[in-house]
Amino acid sequence: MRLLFAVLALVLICSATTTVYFTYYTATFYTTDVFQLENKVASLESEISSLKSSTASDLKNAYDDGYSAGIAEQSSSSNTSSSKISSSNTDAVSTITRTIGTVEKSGYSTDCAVPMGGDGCYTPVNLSANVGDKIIMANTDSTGIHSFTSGTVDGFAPSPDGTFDTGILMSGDSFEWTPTVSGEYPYYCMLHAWQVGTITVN
Ligand SMILES: [Cu+2]
Repeated sequence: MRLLFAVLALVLICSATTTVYFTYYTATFYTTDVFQLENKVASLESEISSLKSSTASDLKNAYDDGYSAGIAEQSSSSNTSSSKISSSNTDAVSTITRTIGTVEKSGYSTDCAVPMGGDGCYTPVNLSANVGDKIIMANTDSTGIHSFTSGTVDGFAPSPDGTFDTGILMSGDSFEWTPTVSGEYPYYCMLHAWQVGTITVN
């Protein structure tokens, strides 16, 4: 009876030990396996992300290269055409800036008018220019407002021709006009009938 009990106890102990061992072993093995799988997944994920970013970077480089190539092609073709334009411009066009002013107090008195013995109410009253010149029409009269309006005035009947018109220039204001066709351009002030001038474009 005592022996039987001892054998039973031994069997129980062995079985318990074995169970504990197998549980431990399985747990360890399983845990290790999971860790390994998790590591594998992490490494694959990192590989995927690195592939993604390298693909993105390749795409970006390819796009940049294509873009640069396109720009280079565009600018080389536009350089060619713009150098053609600028060389012909250089031949045909000067870029001199010429300024016409208004005479001080020319709005109050006809004394500046050439028929009245003056030097003209614009200064210079007759301007010579070339096609392409930059002509600045400036109201330099500190006492009044004036215009530079292309056309003629007969007495008080103005005939604007539409070539240029500064509109009313306040004192200190200016307007820019570049003639593209040679010819004689009379102009007047729409406020003061005695104020006339001429631009001759060669
Ligand atoms: Cu005027």
